[in-house]
Amino acid sequence: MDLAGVHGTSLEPLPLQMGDRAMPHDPATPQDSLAVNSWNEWDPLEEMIVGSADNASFEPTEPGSRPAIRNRPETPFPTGPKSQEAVDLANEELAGLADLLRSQGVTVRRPGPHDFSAPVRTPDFEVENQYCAVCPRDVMITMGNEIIEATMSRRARYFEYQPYRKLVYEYWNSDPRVGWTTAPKPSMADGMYREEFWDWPLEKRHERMHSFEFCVHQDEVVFDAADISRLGRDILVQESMTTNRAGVHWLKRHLEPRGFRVHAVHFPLDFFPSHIDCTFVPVRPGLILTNPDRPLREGEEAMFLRNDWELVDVPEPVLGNHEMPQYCQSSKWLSMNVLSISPTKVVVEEQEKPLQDLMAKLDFEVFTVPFRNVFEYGGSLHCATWDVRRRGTREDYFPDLDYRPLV
Ligand code: ABU
Repeated sequence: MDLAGVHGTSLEPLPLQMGDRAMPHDPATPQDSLAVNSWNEWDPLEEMIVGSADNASFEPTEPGSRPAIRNRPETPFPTGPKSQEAVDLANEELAGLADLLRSQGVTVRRPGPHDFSAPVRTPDFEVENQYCAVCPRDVMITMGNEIIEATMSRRARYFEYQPYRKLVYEYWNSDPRVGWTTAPKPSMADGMYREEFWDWPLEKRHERMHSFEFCVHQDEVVFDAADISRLGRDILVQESMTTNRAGVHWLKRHLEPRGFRVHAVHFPLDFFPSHIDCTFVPVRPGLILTNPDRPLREGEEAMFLRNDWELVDVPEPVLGNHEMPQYCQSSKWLSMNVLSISPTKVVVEEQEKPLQDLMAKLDFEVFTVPFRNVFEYGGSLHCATWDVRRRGTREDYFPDLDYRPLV
């Protein structure tokens, strides 16, 4: 990874002296000039990273992932680099999203180059190639004035933070109030995974749906950033195939001393959960879009209802699961992977007319862009972005809460 040219890497004196540990900025004081500042999913957007399909490869088969061609599970999944045509089509749509955001006054940044066709070998595992930088949301999260790099859960994504490092250094060097934490890297050794998970019959998944045990065991800290949703002081973390209980605990121990409350959430009817942003999508204070196929575990809705939040089911997606692009490993619910530009402006995929109508009825100004060619890279509009700066501070949207901190 080439970090040459990153401002401040040449041991220039920093504008301010800080202690060893960058403490989060006090959210009660003005934050206009902070380089990194984002406390929720909806405040007015100022700076955004939009992913890139450059040099993308097919996700390899590994203990944490069994990719399959849609409707042709018996045909071997391709390996190695994606075709230039597939890369160009996705890049065109990503560029369209970037243009739309710029037209709304948002500064757009892009990931740096990375060779995803390169294999990865560590003392614990080997994998034949990496994946892509289309979905920064899976890897990177802004928690107020701190950037956190997730542990990740799959071998092919072990080094996926690298395309963002140059940007992180820029933010970190430009403002001493910016915190930066890389979560502990799990071994991703064979023993970290429950490989038989992939072969469980449907009845067994039904029987076990309240155990929340998926393809990753509980011994090591594991989380993808896209299992996290930010609502000011309150942070939701979905237990899933990509985030385990140790991951939730690590987030609690890291975030609670910084004034956050971290809530594990569960969706028992989602038998292959990965990433909360196609299931439970906050779009403004008091409003969450919900997935009618994936209700919240009984009892977990209480914190929302007690605090007058509305949970609104989204309409059926335009494409059924069988009609999704053949190499796409995500569900039809990419339809609800919307992106908030502000509490009144939302971006919805161009063909998702029923959802666009719902959002308009809920008083949003709705922007649309085509994004279907991005789907095979595992995400839609929210997944393909990482918000670094939104105008706003940390607020408490849940004044009536029964919260028990870990310590
Ligand atoms: N990366 C989001 C995928 C979620 C889903 O398939 O529903």
